[in-house]
Order: sequence, then structure tokens, then C-alpha cells
Amino acid sequence: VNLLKKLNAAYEAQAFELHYQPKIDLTTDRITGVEALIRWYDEETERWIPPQEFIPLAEESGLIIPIGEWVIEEACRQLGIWHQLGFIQLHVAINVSGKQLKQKRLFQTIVNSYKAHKLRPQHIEIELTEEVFIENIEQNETFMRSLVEQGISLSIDDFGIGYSSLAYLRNFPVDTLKIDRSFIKDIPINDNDVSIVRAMLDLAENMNLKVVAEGVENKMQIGFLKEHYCHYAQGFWYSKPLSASELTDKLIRNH
Ligand code: G
Ligand code: G
Ligand code: MN
Ligand code: NA
Repeated sequence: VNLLKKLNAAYEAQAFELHYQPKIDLTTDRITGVEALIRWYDEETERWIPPQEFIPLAEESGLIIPIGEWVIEEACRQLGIWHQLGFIQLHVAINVSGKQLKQKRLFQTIVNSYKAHKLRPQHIEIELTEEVFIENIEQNETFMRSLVEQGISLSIDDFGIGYSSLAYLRNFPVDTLKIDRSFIKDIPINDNDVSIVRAMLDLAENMNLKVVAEGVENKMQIGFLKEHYCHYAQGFWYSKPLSASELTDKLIRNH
């Protein structure tokens, strides 16, 4: 089958859903935000097609543009609902790929969406991967500066596994580093990973950046992260990505 054809049809049929993974504040052990993650249920094969399979195709084909706009609008709409339910501190992190930054109206799409749902810019976080510091740098920097001037925060996803030039931290207005889960997996057992994560936390503290540890799956990791003043954590230990209604239940239970 032609996956691109199916992806097109899925977009037309609005077959995508967003799931949300909680982000925990390690000083309070409470949910402070959620990361929106796209999901595609394929009726034909009756299975969920993972984003690693279709996001690259969406990027090559240009479909990432309309899909990405849908993601932004949907994430803001859902956060608006949670705010109306009283969870007014909750914020949402939205993944945006480098290809989407080529679109001039991306910034305006983000602003229009959060305003339409009566959110404030502080409630929105945009997650970019390190590729945006390598290609199309001038236009990307303009986009990032617009976000930050607007009061929207900017995080680097999968930090440490990309092109990893630290120079970009000096030149671009980043707020948060999300340490890739491959570095978190074996702490505090693996000495090399311990050194790397400590170095990242020191760097972040010295540069006044927040840190999110990704892929946290056990208590030992949490102990280490708290001991070294990591701000936030995400991972299966706390929660896998949940549907909007599952997350609503969780917010109400934890209230
Ligand atoms: O949730 P999951 O592990 O399946 O996500 C896999 C990858 O897909 C993640 O690295 C994430 O960055 C990417 N991804 C998930 N949702 C979106 C989205 O809405 N837009 C973009 N551009 N990437 C996404
Ligand atoms: O690249 P990005 O961080 O956006 O990808 C998020 C992906 O990581 C999601 O698909 C999610 O399902 C996955 N994920 C989240 N928490 C964990 C975890 O604790 N362990 C593992 N193995 N994967 C996780
Ligand atoms: Mn992410
Ligand atoms: Na990641």
C-alpha cells in the first residue's frame, strides 16, 4: 500500500488524535504540564501507526504543514478545556519539526490558536529538535525570537543526541533542555551517563535554563535527578501518554 496516500486520506478524515504525557515538577511531585503527542489509528489494519513511521513521510511530502497546524489548534483547544475545568496552571508542550519552521505563518498560527482558546503565551511551550540550529538558521532564529518576545517558551527536545553543538545555546533564545531518554535510561548505574547528565544539569544551571529529564522509568532515576536538582521529569514511571479523557481523570484524581 501507498502509505502517503493513506496519510493523505487520514488527514482528510481527521483520523489523528493527540495524546498527552504529564510533565512532573520534581520539587512538588505534581503535574505542571503535558506534552502533546500525535497518534494515528488506521481503521484498515486496526492498529496505531507510530509517529516515527509517518512524521518523516509527512515531512517529505509537505503534509506536516496542515497536520502541524491541526496539532497546534487541537492542543490549544484541549488546554482551553482543562483551564475551564480549573487547571489554570497547566501548560502544553507542542512538538514542531524543522520543516514546519519553513512556513512563514507558523508563528501567527500559534498566536491565533492560543488566543482563540483564551490562553496566555506562558501556557504554550514549543519543542524543537537540534536540527533547527543547523539548517535554515536565519529564518529559524527569527521564528524563535518572535516566540520568546511573545512570551512563549522554547525547549530543545532529545537534547544531546542531535548535532550537539553547544554554541547554539549561546546564540538562540532557548528556555529548556529536554535530556534525551537514552542518557536517563541507565542512571545512576552507568558512570558515563551519570557524568553526562550531571554536566548537562550544571550547564543548564549556569545558563539559567530549565531541565526536563525524559524517559524516567524507576525510582532510582528519580532519586538521582532530585539529588541533582533537575527541575522536571517525564516518563512511564509517572505516566505514559494518555488520551485527553484519561488525562482529565488523572488531573481530577490528583487535584
Ligand atoms: O510519542 P512517541 O514516542 O510515539 O513520539 C515519537 C516521536 O514523534 C517523538 O520524538 C515526537 O517528537 C514526534 N512527534 C510526536 N507528536 C508530534 C507532533 O505532533 N508533531 C511533530 N512534528 N512530531 C511529533
Ligand atoms: O522525542 P519525544 O521526546 O517527543 O518522544 C516522546 C516519546 O517518548 C513518546 O512517544 C513516548 O511514548 C516515549 N516515552 C515517554 N516516556 C517514556 C519512557 O519512560 N520510556 C520510554 N521507553 N519511552 C517513553
Ligand atoms: Mn517531545
Ligand atoms: Na525526546
